Amino acid sequence: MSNYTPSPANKFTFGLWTVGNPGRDPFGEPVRDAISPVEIVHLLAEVGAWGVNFHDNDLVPITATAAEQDKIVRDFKKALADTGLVVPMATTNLFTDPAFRDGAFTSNDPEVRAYALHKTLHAIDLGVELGAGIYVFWGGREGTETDSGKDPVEAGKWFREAMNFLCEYVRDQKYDLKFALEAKPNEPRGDIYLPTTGHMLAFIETLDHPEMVGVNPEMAHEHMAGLNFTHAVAQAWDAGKLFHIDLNDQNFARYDQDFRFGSHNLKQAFSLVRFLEDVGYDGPRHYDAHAYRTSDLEDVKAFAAGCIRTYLILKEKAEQFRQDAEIQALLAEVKADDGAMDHLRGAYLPEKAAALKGHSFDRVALGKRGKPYERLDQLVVELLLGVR
Ligand code: GCO
Ligand code: MN
Ligand code: MN
Repeated sequence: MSNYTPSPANKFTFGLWTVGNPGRDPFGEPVRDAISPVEIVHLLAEVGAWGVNFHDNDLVPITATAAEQDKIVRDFKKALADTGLVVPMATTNLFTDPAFRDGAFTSNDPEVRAYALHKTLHAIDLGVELGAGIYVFWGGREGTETDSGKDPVEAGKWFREAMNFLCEYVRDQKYDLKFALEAKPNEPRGDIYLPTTGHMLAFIETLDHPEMVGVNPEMAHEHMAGLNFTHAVAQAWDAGKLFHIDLNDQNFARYDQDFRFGSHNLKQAFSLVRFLEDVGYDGPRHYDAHAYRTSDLEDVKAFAAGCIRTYLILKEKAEQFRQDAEIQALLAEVKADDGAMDHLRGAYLPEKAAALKGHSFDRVALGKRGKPYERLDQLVVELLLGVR
């Protein structure tokens, strides 16, 4: 049995904005003091994280001079060297500044769209300088409250044009960098374009360099859309597009909650961890969550440690699932295959179509075959509750 100590191989990461979240919400002021990027790096090292990610302005304030930026980056690099933390992912803040009130790459204002590109080009340089191999695009403001003012097809073309431009920039600079698009259905816009991971996967295929672009599915975002996160992740994985993942938690019917991983939907968290471990996902396991507004700094550390610990406990549970003879016997039963249908499946052949059309099926008998999913699910519940 493990003692749930994280190792670099687990690739647990946090954004500067996650443990650094001061607890501001639409109804209230910050409740915690700001902590500097250097302090955050040390805090993350203390809880056992492997890496730290950032938006350009989490690290370098938007108002910083070039000299201020140099000092900030120098201090940050020293903190990374002192702790051994790495920066696997970086991203652009294209949502906080009032300039982006109508979107960034999809703003109706061509000057805002150009500014969004300008800001992202600089932010890509900064991310690459600090070692990032993945660059995330989350278009928080890319959307509408009213569809009377913006053409969604045109907005999609602008977004595509921006992605194509940025891919060419990365190629031109010979950066070893991949893009990961992160979908969210709403918040802060009333509706955000490309609202789910599935939409993103379809959009990627319309780009000039789809091979450079994957997805960054977020558990809370798919839950906000009422969807099954494991299914979204599985589709991304199957498409070879699971470049990154944002782990957190969320009540299906609520606002954007960003809860500690595993704090709300334990079974979904389990099925996700089992999936990631079974397929051998080896990208970062990034926590995009923040502590309750009621937390003080000690509790923020407990939040971060909890995200990691729950993942590792669920990883152990996934192993237990694999080893559990009763569970495996039920799985073997539900997936039983005597090979009788082998000649009728697989790639198309005209003879196969003819054989299928000619085959006589006992439809009524098929309808009488049950599956013991109740028994299986109860075993999983008991496994998760720790009584197996
Ligand atoms: C959110 C998003 C962001 C993004 C981040 C990185 O709901 O606010 O999840 O936290 O993940 O901007 O791109
Ligand atoms: Mn989010
Ligand atoms: Mn996110």
